[in-house]
Amino acid sequence: MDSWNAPEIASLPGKGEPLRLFDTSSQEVINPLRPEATEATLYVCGITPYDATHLGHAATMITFDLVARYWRDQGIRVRYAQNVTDVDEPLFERAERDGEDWRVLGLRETALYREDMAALGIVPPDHFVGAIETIPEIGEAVARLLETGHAYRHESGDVYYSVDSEADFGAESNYDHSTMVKFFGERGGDPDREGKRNILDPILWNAPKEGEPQWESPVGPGRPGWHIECSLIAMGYLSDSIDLQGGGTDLIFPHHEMSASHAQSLSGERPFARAYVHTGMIGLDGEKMSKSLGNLVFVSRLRADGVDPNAVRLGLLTGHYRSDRQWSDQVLAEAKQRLARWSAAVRRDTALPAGEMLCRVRQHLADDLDTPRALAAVDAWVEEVERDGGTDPSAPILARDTIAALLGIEL
Ligand code: 5CA
Ligand code: ZN
Repeated sequence: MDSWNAPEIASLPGKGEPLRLFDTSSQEVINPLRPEATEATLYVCGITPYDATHLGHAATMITFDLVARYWRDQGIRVRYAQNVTDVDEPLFERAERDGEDWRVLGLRETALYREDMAALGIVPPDHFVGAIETIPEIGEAVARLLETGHAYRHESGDVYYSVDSEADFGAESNYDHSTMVKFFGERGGDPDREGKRNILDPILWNAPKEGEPQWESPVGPGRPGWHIECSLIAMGYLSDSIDLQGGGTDLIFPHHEMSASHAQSLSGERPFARAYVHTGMIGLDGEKMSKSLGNLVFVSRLRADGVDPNAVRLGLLTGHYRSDRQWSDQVLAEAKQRLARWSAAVRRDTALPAGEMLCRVRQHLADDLDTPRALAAVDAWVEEVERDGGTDPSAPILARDTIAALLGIEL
């Protein structure tokens, strides 16, 4: 499907150290890319479009936008794919509740997401792909998994994946069994269903059900399960084995474990991703921001209220991407103030040299995207300029380009 317009990105002098990120699978900070890599493959788990984009989604997308921007700044060609889970239970339930067609709901919310992403200065993925568009490939893949003994048919007609058939099952998330069972039950799985080989086996293909859409496939009519969509989109548009799979920590298990296992069983390549990178949850009033709790701050609401999307972006960059963090009016107010000071500094005709600031911003981003310290490096330059001015006419431009290209904040 269409994505959105790409922002223009200035090129900066020199380049930083390779980017290192915390990998959930190895529990270490690593460089996901091969030494001397000139290309990177990035897959990020995108929205389920049954409601508008909230600040949690935005924070996750901004995080991987920083990754893509940093790699590009290194001269690396980034191949980026992101999915839209446009056929799944939450869409049917919301559409039913509101008396509308689930497809119309999905299309509308996806359109709003594109607008929000463009407003936030997020570089679009090269491949923005809906699950619906991938159904033929998913059907074929499920047939192959059945043939190779990685899947089986349940008495209901649903096709399940056999987690015991994958040697590396569990290696991505590192959770103990009871934690896996708990998250599986809470996040779309059916641990209590009779007739499964392992209680953790997830659905690959849903047999037709009353009131649900269905498509023809080599394994009979029905619709895809959730995890297989991400395996197939990543493999189809990027590669059998990718550099980075990203998403929020809510996807560590079962989603990323299952999509990695499916991909590994299909291709035989292990691991599916060289790094699994997870963003902390954005909360409001002490709770994780989630559609089911209803404690949401929507990007589109803030935009409609006239809030500068750059301030939203800057507010979300204030904390480290891996920590669970709270959004509040105060976070936004501080971001607005910071933005105003930064803007004033880069709008001067001359300033103190900004080369060292660029170096520091790169250095902190390379260190597992340490945005609090990267922002502090900009603050330090701004404070010196406020105090001492400076006579370098190229400095304000370099500072503005640094902030725009690496942090995605347009001043
Ligand atoms: N469509 C699936 C992924 S395949 C999904 O999880 N959709 S979502 O709409 O629920 O979330 C979209 C992305 O935002 C995912 O990467 C998810 O991990 C992330 N996310 C969801 N809620 C939050 C939150 N409160 N804070 C940070 N990230 C979040
Ligand atoms: Zn996904």
